[in-house]
Amino acid sequence: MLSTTQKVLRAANFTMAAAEAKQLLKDQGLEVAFAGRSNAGKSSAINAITARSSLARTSKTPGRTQQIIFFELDETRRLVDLPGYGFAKVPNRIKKHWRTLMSGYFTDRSSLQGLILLMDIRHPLRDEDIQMIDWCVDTQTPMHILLTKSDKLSKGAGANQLQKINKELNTLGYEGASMQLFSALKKTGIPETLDIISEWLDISAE
Ligand SMILES: Nc1nc2c(ncn2[C@@H]2O[C@H](COP(=O)(O)OP(=O)(O)O)[C@@H](O)[C@H]2O)c(=O)[nH]1
Ligand SMILES: [Mg+2]
Repeated sequence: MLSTTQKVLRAANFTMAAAEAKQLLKDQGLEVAFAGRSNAGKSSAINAITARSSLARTSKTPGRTQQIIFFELDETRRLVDLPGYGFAKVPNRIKKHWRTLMSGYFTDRSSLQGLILLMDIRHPLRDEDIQMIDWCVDTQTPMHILLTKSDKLSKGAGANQLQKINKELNTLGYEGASMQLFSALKKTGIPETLDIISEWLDISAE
């Protein structure tokens, strides 16, 4: 049996891609955004969460498209796939474009209910991840962290890493961040993520 949230998410449909802040979809209704370094497993996670195998393109070679992608769920709800960051050799103008696009998105986006920040459990809290967290703190946007590819670590090592990252976040001044282990490969952590999204998008259980 599919839950109401699963049904809503399964209906996700590509709506549009914005390369500039002025092209963003109208700021109305409710949306949840996904952000992460390139290769963190964002596309795989979006596919796993929506139970749609190829909604967000997954690839082994990191793409360089700097676009904000909107997936409509229904008339009032959306998922937003923010451009990946952290490429090793990206020209400065592309980095600048990313920063402008992202800060344009975060500024006055009242439909944004929360950000899901994805970080490879083995490589968390890089510079741009912290920048994302800062934007959330500045704009008072709720944030939930998925530590992805948790299948790469043993259960014990995964739990240790979760605790360590939590401590680091507290040291950095981001207390009470919600966080979980996630694996698109093993399909673990999906119900917990669905609960958060369901709350943010105000999807009530039937
Ligand atoms: N082991 C493992 N690999 C994963 C997982 N999720 C994604 N990957 C792999 O990591 C690479 C990048 O994934 P992708 O979803 O395209 O990342 P994106 O660049 O953040 O969208 C691909 O080779 C995926 O197969 C996971 O949960 N476990
Ligand atoms: Mg991707």
